[in-house]
Amino acid sequence: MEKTFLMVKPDGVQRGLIGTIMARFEKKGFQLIGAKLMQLTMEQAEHHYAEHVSRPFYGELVEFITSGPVFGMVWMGDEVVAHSRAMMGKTNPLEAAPGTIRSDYAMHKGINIIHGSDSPEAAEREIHHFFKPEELVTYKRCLDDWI
Ligand code: RTP
Ligand code: MG
Repeated sequence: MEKTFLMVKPDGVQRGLIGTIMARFEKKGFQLIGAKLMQLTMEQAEHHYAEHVSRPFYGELVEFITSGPVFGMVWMGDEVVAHSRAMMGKTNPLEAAPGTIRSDYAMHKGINIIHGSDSPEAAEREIHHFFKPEELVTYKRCLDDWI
């Protein structure tokens, strides 16, 4: 079963949106298998955003993601990577479709509430980076045959 790593960014945590965001993924039918509040170190942030190191916004990106606690989550379900990217909306909230998380709760490209893995391979990498195997709990839900 596919997994993804989602992270409520510091703006989402400060604005009290953790529960609202988790509820969207729960209601969709995805299964939560791990979650924790974290204060990222500079090393963790640099590792997470390594692909953007040469971009002009990299410094701000790392500064922002370490500016306060983030809430990391691992969700599981059919095509959860693509579904969660669709539910998040485009990077720039102005271009995100109405009803998506970034359209509904964010105004700025660099301060956009949530991170989500962009491929199953990135998800495996990011889950491994942020969670120990024993922090993930897989279990059978009585609803699984209906979803
Ligand atoms: P994310 O990695 O956070 O899920 O977002 P994404 O895939 O939609 O966007 P990505 O291209 O991976 O960019 C990572 C984060 O960098 C910030 N950003 N700022 N100022 C800018 O032009 C700019 N462009 C990107 C955003 O916070 C974006 O989520
Ligand atoms: Mg990305």
